[in-house]
Amino acid sequence: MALHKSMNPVIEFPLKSESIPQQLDHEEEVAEWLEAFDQVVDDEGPNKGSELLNALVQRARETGIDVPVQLNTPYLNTIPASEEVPYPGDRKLERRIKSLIRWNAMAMVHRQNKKDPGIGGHISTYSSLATLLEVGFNHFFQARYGDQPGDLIYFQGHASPGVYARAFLEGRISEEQVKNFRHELRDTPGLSSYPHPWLMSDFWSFPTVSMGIGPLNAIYQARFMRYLENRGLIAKTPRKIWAFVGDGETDEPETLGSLSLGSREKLDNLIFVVNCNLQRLDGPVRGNGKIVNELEAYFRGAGWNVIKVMWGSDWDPLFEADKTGLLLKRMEECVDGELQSFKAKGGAYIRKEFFGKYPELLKLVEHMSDDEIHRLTRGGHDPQKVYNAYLRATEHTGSPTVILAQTVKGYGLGSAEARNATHSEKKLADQALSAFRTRFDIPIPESAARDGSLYRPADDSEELKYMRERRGVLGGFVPSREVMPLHFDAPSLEEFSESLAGSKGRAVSTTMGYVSMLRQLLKDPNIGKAIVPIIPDEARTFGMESIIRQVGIYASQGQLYKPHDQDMLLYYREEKNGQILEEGITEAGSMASFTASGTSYANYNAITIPFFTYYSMFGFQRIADLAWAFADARGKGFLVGATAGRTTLLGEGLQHQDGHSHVLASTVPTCHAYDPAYVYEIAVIVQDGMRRMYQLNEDRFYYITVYNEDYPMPEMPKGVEEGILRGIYKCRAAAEGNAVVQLFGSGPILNEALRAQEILAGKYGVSADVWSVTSYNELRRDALSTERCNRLHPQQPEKKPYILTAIEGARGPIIAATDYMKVVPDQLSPWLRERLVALGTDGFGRSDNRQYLRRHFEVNAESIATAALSRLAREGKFDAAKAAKAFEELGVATEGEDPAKL
Ligand SMILES: Cc1ncc(C[n+]2csc(CCOP(=O)(O)OP(=O)(O)O)c2C)c(N)n1
Ligand SMILES: [Mg+2]
Repeated sequence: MALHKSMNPVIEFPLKSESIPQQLDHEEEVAEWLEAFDQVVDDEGPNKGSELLNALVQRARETGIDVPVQLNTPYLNTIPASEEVPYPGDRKLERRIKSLIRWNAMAMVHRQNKKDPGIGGHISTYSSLATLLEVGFNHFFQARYGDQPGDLIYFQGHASPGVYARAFLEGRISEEQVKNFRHELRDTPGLSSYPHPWLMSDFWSFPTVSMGIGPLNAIYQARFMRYLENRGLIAKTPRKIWAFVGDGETDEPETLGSLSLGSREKLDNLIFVVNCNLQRLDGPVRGNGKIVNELEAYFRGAGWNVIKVMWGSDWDPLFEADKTGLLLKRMEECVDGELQSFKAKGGAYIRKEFFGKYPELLKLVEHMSDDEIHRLTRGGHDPQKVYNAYLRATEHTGSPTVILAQTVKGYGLGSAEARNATHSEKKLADQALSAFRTRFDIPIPESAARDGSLYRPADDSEELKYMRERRGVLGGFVPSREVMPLHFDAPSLEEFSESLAGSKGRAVSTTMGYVSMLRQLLKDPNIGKAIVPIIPDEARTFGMESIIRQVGIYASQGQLYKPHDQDMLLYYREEKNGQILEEGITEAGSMASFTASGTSYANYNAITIPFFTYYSMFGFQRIADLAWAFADARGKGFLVGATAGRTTLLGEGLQHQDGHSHVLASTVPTCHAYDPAYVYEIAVIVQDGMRRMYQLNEDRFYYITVYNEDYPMPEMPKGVEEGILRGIYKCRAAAEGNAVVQLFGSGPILNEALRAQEILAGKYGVSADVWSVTSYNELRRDALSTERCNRLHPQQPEKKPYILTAIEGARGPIIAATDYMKVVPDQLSPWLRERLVALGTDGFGRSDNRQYLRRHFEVNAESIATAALSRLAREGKFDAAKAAKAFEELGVATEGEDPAKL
């Protein structure tokens, strides 16, 4: 039988019944079935038809018949013209407004590149997105719901000129700012290239331009909104999350990797709009296939509601007139590369190559001019179609919706339309500027058009009045980031007394100490509810079962089963208002939750304090770009890298042992990274972090490494708080005083330094002080900024960086040992110079126990002690022969390969 095959092999469906070819084996039977089916649909409607089909498929499956799974629908609009509601806005006026925005967006980029060649910017992304955004701005994007914040909108990053151009017309962005697009460092600060809350903190909320991060964050944002609602932390509103996504952007695993969370959690507060302009930067997204079909199957398979907006209203009469189904067949036959060519090459080409394939189709358009054929619109450029899709999406319940909107890249840019190179187009030729002006009726003189002048009509013009009125109805302007003053009293340090008291000789790990601290915080009557523990399936590894029992895991449907361990104290407790976000094995997803929680103070007027605890090796090196976006978004919270340290995490080997996350953490400007050795140090850092982030409203976040090595935790000595926070304090002075060498240790390696102190004193008569270095990163940042200040003010008295003040009077070489790479202590070498000897864990990890690992990486007490003696010998302060012998005595190999290379 000759059923029509579309481009996608999983799709098979017949044309309209009249067009079924006549060579079917059971043609009469098929015709009868189809006729009966058509009859039911005609008499009882499409729902009945769907019910019948489902019943048939069900029956076939029950009897073991292999019914193909069909995830694609015909290459048509999901909403038939007959079901559309009329457009509620003033189409003419909205078109004029949109044209002005198009013009200014283009002019902004064009002018700047003329003035400052190479400054960059994009004009073709917005040109394809304009209608999709404008219908939203005029009719859907809600700025607030009463006293509650409104919709959260993730804009396609490269379309930012269009968003600025609208704000310019709205009077929210001055002409001066527009003229300084991508000139952020001028006297009048300009506009940032892309959506960056860090740079435009009262405008943008969501950094989206690193592709894939926006859609991923949007999904978890929608879930987090439900979490806040179900926990009673925010009021329920019809608030939506809109994510505008490029079709090329869907290549990113982050974009599509978490779709199932959306359907599992029934996130009908989430709407994706994929701008299917069929192109990315270099060329077509799926030149040899159909991106819309691929995405439809993907989203539908993941349980999303899919609405395709393929063709504009001007196609409706053609479909109506086509009695054969050939028009659809022709559309199905074309791969995206052809669809792109049609737009690039114009009406005559389309007539010949598209319609010309079948005489019936040629006849269909014989009354149309080439120009009319060329202008036949793609769905995403037709406000009527887009409005209906948005309306359906906002009314849909039970799952998220994706709108797949077909558009043209570079729409309206004349010769740049639908060309492979259009993404990189930054300037238009004089002639193209004039053509643009004419096509979109921009009321400026020809000469101004050729200059790419901006144009803003008078404040009381019809256009601006309409824009303001529409935004008024929808609660105000968007995008707009507004942070309300929120009152927060951080717990005092006394409230951490349990963590400060030490473990009374009991051997515990810093992880265990951190978990008890978290348990205490969760009980706190003032802030307990605000804490959001986030875990990617490692709670048991970190000993967090008790927290599961204490506050439960968030499960939007509650617990639908009796857990098998229900009788046990620490059973697996899931609840509708559970507090823990147990994300499963997704560090990226967890980071997206961390982002939603860490920015809730801005997006929901609600402070939540995320503690994202993960396997440190699978942290920064896996989600570094998301962490960067988190910082850009002014996120706050605590990242806790557990099972830290290349030699402290025993047994697991090369792909588990983290010796570099502190290097990566140091690259994020607002990330404050600490590597504490003792539980009281963690308490001081967490207490101060809460105070600074939520009470003093500083835009910063923390990275703290915690380890699984058990040892006794001392009580906090007096007066060390400042040192802990700034990065260093003296932990144990030489018993005999007069130290001639200084030992720096961090995390559990501090114990090795302490043991080295004993070896040096006991065996070699060398006295050493031991320091706990909680943060090389903080010490370096302080030293750099002090040095900058000294450099810029040569006449003023020289200031000392904290590191030099802290170790003032301490003599001799400094042996700094860490469970991280040597470059971590080396950060201080500009100030400690040749005094500094760094011992660290450069190289690949191994599976073995701590004793062997530390010996291998040369960070054990013996290596620290010998390093001290060796350095003293070089300085002529210790006998070189004795130093050489010490290596042998202490079992430190001298002739093996460098572990950094092994
Ligand atoms: C992670 C990442 N990789 C690469 C880029 C560079 N880049 C910017 S736009 C673009 C193409 C975008 O294509 P698409 O998503 O289809 O958006 P369109 O402009 O076509 O709407 C690329 C590769 C980026 N911004 N982020
Ligand atoms: Mg694209």
